[in-house]
Amino acid sequence: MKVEVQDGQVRRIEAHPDNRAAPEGVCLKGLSYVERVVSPDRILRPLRKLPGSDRFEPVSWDDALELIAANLIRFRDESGPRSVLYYTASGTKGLMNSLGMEFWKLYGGCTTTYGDLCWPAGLEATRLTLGANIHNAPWDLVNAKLIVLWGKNPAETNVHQMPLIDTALDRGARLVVIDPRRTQSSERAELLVQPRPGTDGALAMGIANQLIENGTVDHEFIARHVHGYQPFRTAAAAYTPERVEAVCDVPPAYLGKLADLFESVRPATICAGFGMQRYTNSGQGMRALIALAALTGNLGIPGGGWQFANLQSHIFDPVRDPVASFPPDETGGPVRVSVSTARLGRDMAAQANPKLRMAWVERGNPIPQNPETGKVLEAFRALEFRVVVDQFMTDTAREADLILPAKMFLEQSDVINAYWHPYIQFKQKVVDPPGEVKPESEIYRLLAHRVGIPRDEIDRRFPGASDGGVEAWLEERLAPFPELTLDRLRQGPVIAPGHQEIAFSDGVFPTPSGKVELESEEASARWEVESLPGYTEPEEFQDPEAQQYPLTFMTPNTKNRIHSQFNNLKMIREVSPEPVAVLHPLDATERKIGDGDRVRIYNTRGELTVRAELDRGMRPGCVSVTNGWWMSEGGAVNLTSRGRETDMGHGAAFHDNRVQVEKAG
Ligand SMILES: Nc1nc2c(c(=O)[nH]1)N[C@H]1C(S)=C(S)[C@@H](COP(=O)(O)OP(=O)(O)OC[C@H]3O[C@@H](n4cnc5c(=O)[nH]c(N)nc54)[C@H](O)[C@@H]3O)O[C@H]1N2
Ligand SMILES: Nc1nc2c(c(=O)[nH]1)N[C@H]1C(S)=C(S)[C@@H](COP(=O)(O)OP(=O)(O)OC[C@H]3O[C@@H](n4cnc5c(=O)[nH]c(N)nc54)[C@H](O)[C@@H]3O)O[C@H]1N2
Ligand SMILES: [Mo]
Repeated sequence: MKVEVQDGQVRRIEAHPDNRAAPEGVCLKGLSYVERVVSPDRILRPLRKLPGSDRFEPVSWDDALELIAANLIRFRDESGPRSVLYYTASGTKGLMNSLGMEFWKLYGGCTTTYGDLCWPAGLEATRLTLGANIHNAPWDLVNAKLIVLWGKNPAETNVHQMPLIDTALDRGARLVVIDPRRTQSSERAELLVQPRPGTDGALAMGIANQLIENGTVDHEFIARHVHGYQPFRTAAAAYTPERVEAVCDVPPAYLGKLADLFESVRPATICAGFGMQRYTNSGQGMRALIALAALTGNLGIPGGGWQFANLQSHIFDPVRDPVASFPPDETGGPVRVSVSTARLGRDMAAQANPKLRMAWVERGNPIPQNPETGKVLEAFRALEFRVVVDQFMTDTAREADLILPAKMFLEQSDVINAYWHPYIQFKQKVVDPPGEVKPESEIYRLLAHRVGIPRDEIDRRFPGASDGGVEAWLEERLAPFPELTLDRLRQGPVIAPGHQEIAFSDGVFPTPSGKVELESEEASARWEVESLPGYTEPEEFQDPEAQQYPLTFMTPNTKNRIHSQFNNLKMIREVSPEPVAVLHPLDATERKIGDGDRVRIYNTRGELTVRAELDRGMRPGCVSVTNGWWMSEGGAVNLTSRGRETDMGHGAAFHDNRVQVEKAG
């Protein structure tokens, strides 16, 4: 971005011309920082909850840090450091974020979470099949002749991809969208397939079966690069058009069209989204989707490929293994990884030896965003002490005993990477933090010395408080990469060293067999799934008790927010004033619900009441509310979801969620 500052205030935010992935400008959220930084709702001082009340009063930094330190020392003495939970999620990212864990290690350890809310089933499916989570550079998409947006809605979640798709279409490419909802991304599609949610694995196996039966797979690519083709072939044979229709509710004619396109149009790029890998069967399903790219020889070529996550700029990770998750550990080590992010509430409550007594939350809003909000709330309320570091009074901040004001990304320098484009970027500090706001690096420094960490340890690991101190710390992290100096990065984005413009163009697939693994022994050894991809019914859909809840609850993203952020801003509220539930008119009529009526969405876990919006583009049998609304705004969708892991990667199976909808009384 180019950020214009006048009199210490952010005035204008524009695209940086050197970033080839995002040439057309900054999205609404980016632009809204002009307001966000100076929002009157921003928390500018430490706040302490008044005992026995929901109200907060300002406290000085000294008092706040003394109170935290006293609790930290007491819990460590009485119960050991693992009685403290350190929870972070997907707020602002950058190299500086590693400092939090540095602090907790010096404190003596802590308990932390494993798994991730976002993408691990797809990451793991891709790693098992292709060996690495990389894909072609974003701008290569203009070379595709067939683009399949499979469970991805870039018009809202990856707006910078849309101009690339448009260019490809202008040059004659064809577009297919596979999504139970008719999204804005499908406006120029020639085919929209709306499968029953959670059944994509069966659809992909069905397409594979057609290609194999028609003899139109890429035999040469398979012979050179594919492991397990014969057993895969046998497995795919079970996915006849009749079975696909029964499972996915996709008519054989549509299956035929999909197979036809994969056979006749090359190169093809499958752009897969994250939404569809949040079911209990998704890892196995995603493996089936990736198989299509291999069977048709669409890997390692311009315009072709499997696009899920492009981690080519993740060069700083201590381990390049993209599985952002650890198995639960019972052994040594200062950090105990025993709470599943997907089951946050249940696992927090269940932890024993030591029981959790305190939580520190930073860069996340777990109460509305993690599955099973009711359980998460219960677990937080059962603790003795809660610290939340945030910019605003989120649902999670409201539960805190002490809130520390957090910086915004324009207020401290950092180096960042991405998960779609391949750039490393220097995010320069452009304004001072307002009020009494302190960046986390500074909060940890001040706290470290109060919990007895020796001064020289602190100085060795944490940057000094000054901007120069931060830059020197960043330079040290960049030292292994001669092409990445702050001076160079100050001029603009730099492509990550080792970048492959066309992923896998060298024919190297870093799997155990060195080939694309349609059959994966590692998959079954690690995750106790079949070594071949395939379809099983999502857990909740099999559950007899869930049968009284006939609708699948979809909770996608919206272009107006990043998850639970931004909706408190005036400029966002103008376009997005309240949560709405989108229903097909058939489902609405059956329930005597009219457009604009207030409806109750519920199951045994919880409920929310929002306004209905009827839309023929929604698949019947589904209802959708975008995720991210706060409880205090009446739209917290995870009140109804269940804390449950995906079949691989320790992801969160939010979308295995059935509900009923009725007109609110
Ligand atoms: N039902 C359902 N639930 C979902 C999803 C879904 O599709 N359906 N999507 C899931 C996905 S993919 C994700 S990624 C998660 C996102 O959920 P979270 O990871 O919890 O992310 P956000 O909702 O963006 O909240 C981030 C918080 O960090 C704060 N913050 C931002 N920058 C900083 C900083 O520098 N320092 C500190 N201390 N705080 C900061 C923001 O103010 C905000 O309150 O939600 C998940 N939840
Ligand atoms: N504006 C904006 N952009 C964002 C975010 C944001 O909050 N706001 N969040 C960022 C993050 S952290 C993430 S993880 C990504 C997510 O990016 P996406 O994956 O594009 O987002 P989702 O809306 O979760 O899911 C995409 C589509 O999957 C569909 N879907 C759900 N279930 C199924 C299914 O079973 N099968 C099929 N075929 N489709 C299904 C949904 O209807 C939805 O339209 O977006 C990123 N970009
Ligand atoms: Mo995400």
